[in-house]
Amino acid sequence: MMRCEEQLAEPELDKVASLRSQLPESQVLDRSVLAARDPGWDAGNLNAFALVRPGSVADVVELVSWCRAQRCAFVPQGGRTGLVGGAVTTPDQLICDLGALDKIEEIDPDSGIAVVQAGVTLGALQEAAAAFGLHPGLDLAARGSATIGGLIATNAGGITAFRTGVMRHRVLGLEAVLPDGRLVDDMTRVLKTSAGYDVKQLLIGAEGTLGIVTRAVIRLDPLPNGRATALLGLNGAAQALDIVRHLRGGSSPLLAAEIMWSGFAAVTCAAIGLDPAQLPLRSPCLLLVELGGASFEAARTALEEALAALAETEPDLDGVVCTSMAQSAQLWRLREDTDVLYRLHPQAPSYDISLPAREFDAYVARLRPALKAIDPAIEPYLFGHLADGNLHIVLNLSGPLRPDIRAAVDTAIYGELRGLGGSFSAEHGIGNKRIAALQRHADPVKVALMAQIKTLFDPDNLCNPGKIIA
Ligand code: FAD
Ligand code: S2G
Ligand code: ZN
Repeated sequence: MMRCEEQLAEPELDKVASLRSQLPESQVLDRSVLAARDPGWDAGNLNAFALVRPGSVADVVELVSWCRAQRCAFVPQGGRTGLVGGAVTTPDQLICDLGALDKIEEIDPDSGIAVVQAGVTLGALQEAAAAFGLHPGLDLAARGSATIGGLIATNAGGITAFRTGVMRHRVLGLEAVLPDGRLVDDMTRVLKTSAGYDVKQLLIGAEGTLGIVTRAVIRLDPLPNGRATALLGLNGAAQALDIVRHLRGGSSPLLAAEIMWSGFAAVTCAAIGLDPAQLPLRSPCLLLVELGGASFEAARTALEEALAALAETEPDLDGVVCTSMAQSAQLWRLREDTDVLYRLHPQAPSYDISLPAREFDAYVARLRPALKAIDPAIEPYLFGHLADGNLHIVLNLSGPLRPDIRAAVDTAIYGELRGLGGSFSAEHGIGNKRIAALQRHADPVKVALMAQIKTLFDPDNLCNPGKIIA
């Protein structure tokens, strides 16, 4: 078995030596170390010739300058939970891992803001903010690993977006190292600033192709003291929307409204060992809802009262209201343990679309036969964030698909979205997996402008090349 260094081309070996001459040994990991590391969600994340973990913003500036001098492409990485290949690397590239920039510099409860470094995980920020009775207005299943820098880069959405917006609505200030090595400091801590072009909004959702996010000011909202969860069995998304509308009209804040079709729930239920007899799996759809309140008991009472009122108009309403936070956590696993799909179907083709939620039933009713016409074996797993119209589709096939099959599936899934006012990419981004979809389904003038912006920011195309823009 050849040692990893021997697999490195001469120039890459020289680059590792050069990095090691300038940086502390502990900050530079070469391929022999990377090969033994968990690459995260995408197996291709750690294919680079080396990974550098800068210990400060100044180190990031210095590293980008080094990359420019060496004409070495670099890829920023945070938690490596990205789902569209935005962080994947090739052997000629360097990883800039922001994980060591993990300080929550300040939480100011009066202003309702947190000043954080890019490598802080969402879970760490949620925990620190909760100590002040606050939350960052973002939540998603990868909270334990996804970092603030990555969440900003992908303009992440998640569970609470219908109420608190997506990442671009949560960022009040931003600091980043541009591909030319300049540091842009736009770390405003206020809601209102209308001071020319909003450069930070270009960096949000740029997936590391326009610069490396190093710090941010994140807006915080009050956190309800208690929350109560229920899982309801329904006949479809329209009925689920009726329930969401009813709950949103109540006095307690609706915190979550996650939909799952029964095919998805049956698989995750089996994987986590829940008793299917305890769940409304006979229904075509399941809706996981969560209400906030002054305490768990208050939230649970409000939820039970709201559902009792609903039962008058929805007599066939079937479901369970959690009697403990432990039971709630189990139901959340039913929705969040999506990795079981990829264990069953390695590299399963997955889609992340958005459309008006009232269109879900009709869209799914057309989608199922359209997919079966391509391959009778296709039974899509369907789940998502109902209240903001974000539908996740994972095929029960192991990928990658044959190109002709892939094209037919893309057409079946994406074809009508623009006409419905939806999006072919709702919250995960483009990465290197959705470039063809961007070119086919986005406005051509918009795509041309993106390429011009990329050239303006990164004329040498060293900053995460090959992502978003081919
Ligand atoms: P990485 O995977 O490390 O990188 C992702 C992209 O951001 C890459 O293009 C990378 O180059 C870039 N990047 C990373 N750090 C920086 C930085 N500091 N500066 C510039 N660019 C940077 N996403 C949602 O939106 N909603 C969900 O509900 C959701 N659920 C998920 C559930 C699971 C189980 C998993 C595994 C993922 C889920 N995701 C979801 C996707 C993922 O968590 C998000 O895309 C997240 O934003 C990625 O953050 P990260 O730190 O892991 O970034
Ligand atoms: C979710 C991530 C899982 C997936 O669960 O909300 O954003 O595979 C998704 O799409
Ligand atoms: Zn999601």
